[in-house]
Amino acid sequence: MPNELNYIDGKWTPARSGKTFASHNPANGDLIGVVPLSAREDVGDAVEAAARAFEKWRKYPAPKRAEIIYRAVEILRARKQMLGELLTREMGKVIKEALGDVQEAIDMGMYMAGEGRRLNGLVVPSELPNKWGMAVRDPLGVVGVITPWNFPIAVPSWKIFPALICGNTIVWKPAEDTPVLAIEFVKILQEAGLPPGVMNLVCGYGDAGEALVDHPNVRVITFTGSTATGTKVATKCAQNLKRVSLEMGGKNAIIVLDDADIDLAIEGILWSAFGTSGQRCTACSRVIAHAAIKNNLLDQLAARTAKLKLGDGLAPTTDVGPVINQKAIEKIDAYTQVAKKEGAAIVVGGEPARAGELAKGFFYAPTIFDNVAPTMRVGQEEIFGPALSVLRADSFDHAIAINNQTNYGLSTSVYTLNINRAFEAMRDVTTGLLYVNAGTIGSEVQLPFGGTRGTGNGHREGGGYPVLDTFTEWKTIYVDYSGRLQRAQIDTDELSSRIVQ
Ligand code: UN1
Repeated sequence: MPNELNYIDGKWTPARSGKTFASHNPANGDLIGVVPLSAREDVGDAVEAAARAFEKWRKYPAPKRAEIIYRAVEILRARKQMLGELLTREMGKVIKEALGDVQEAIDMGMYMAGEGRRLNGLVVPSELPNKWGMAVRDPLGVVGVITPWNFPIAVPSWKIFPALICGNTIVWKPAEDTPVLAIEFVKILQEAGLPPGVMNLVCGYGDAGEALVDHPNVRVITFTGSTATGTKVATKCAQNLKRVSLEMGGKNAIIVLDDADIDLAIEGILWSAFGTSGQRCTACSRVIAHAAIKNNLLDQLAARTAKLKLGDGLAPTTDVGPVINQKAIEKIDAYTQVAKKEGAAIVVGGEPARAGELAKGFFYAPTIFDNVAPTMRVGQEEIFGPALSVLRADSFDHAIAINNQTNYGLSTSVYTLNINRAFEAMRDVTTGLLYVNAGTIGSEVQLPFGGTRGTGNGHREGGGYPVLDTFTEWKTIYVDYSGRLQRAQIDTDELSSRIVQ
């Protein structure tokens, strides 16, 4: 039986209690690994190690930190196939997407290692002569990283690489559904040469995450997960004035206007709604179709959806893999019942899929709900599975209004061939990501990722230099080399009158 460990202070260690839990393949129940069931005391050990390591790591030059990240990227590249296959086995997404998950971490590592020779600050003129003014980025200390199972390599890389390049040390609590992948990721960072204590890993459930959030020596929490848990995390962090960056739910829409390329829109909808079995925070879970094309769109979409092949993500013929666990099946099915009760029509799917081999895993038939009104629960709430609601809009303005009318604000797509409409959408859509003539998924690491309203709290991650703001504190520095007392805001008047004369 594979037996894996926590990583604390540069050593692989069991939980102090000796307790463990198991990770299984959602497609067939196979055992993937047995990992430590960590408690508050283990988290405490990890935070102490990270706090000790910080004093050295923050002084290690950023370009040298970058060299370690570049080495990690090379190992990720060499192990891409192995990690991709493990990823499919531990969380279910089809192999092509699993390889994409690993590739996103490679991209992020390359991008953030480049920051090792930038980490730009500000240098600006002073209002007084012989005085220098600048602002530099200081690391904060120990960063607590809490990550989900749906992007078990990519999302952690969005947090770990930037936190490291900025000079912070880390304690990572990965999702309980994908601990073995987390262990593989940390092995790579260890092999790349991170000094002991800089990166620590504690496997466990929500109580281990809570201990990390509570710990007074953790200065930042970066969390991706549900809005309900994220809100609890933020409340606790507020009590300790701890910085917190949140990436949470979505109710993302694809708007299809009457002048759209319908074939292109259908490809985008199928990919965004049913890719990763709908388990992306960016997944399309609403189509807002203009009345003039809605029936045509829905007919074609339903026919294509019915043909999607469910199965083990390692099989080359599989279009849609399993969902993560039995609880997910129950949640998705509960929404199907809600949809029926609310008066929506089930056009395709609407039940767990149990035929043949599928009975061994957690499969739900790709589902479309029609006649969904914007205020219905299936028009408002995140389902996080292969379930898509179709809504009707009477005009462009109506479509935008429906799109903006949810408690989430992550990703929106607009399909139109009218350039003016595209620009109006760019102005009026209130989500953090907007795609024109492409689906709601597929962010790239060199641009910020994040959402408005219930999706986040204003931080951005996933790339782009704005992520550095989460992991650094601005330090403003003035150097006066005039050799006399110079008073800002006071001596400046006298000075300018002298110069003018
Ligand atoms: C997520 O679902 O948490 O844009 C992240 C995308 C991916 C990242 C998704 N690059 O869908």
